[in-house]
Amino acid sequence: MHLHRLERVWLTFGAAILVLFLATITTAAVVEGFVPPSHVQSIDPAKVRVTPPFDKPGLHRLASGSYEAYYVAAIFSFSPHELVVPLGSHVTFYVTSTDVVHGFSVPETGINTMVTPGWVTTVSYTFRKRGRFLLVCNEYCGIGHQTMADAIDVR
Ligand SMILES: [Cu+2]
Repeated sequence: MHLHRLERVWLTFGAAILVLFLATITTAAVVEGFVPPSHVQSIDPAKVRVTPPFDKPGLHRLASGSYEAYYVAAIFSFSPHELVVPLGSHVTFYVTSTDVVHGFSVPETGINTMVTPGWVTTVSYTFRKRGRFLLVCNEYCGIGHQTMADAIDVR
């Protein structure tokens, strides 16, 4: 089979990029110990509602301007339904699911992560803009997926 010189160059470039990406991912996982944000802390999905702190989902104050927010995702809503966050706060979200894979996305902020049953997903954000932010599930989770939306109110 004859390949044009430019095709060969292009294929070599594509293969080199692929090898570079795989080497980067492998190095990050094996040498640096990087894991997906959801695979750090495990939790029994059947006992989420009775496992502290997920038995009392909501905003928990750590210090001035620093909060933790515990969320439970279940078909087809988040708990809490609405979170009120003081303006300027740094919030670390801990999210888990009781049933299937969900998404946890606040489009205006860049918060966008997957929520896997059995694991606690962690993501942080500093709310520097006042307003009502839409929180949506962006992983198809069943027939009511399109209704899985709540709000984060930054005041
Ligand atoms: Cu969904």
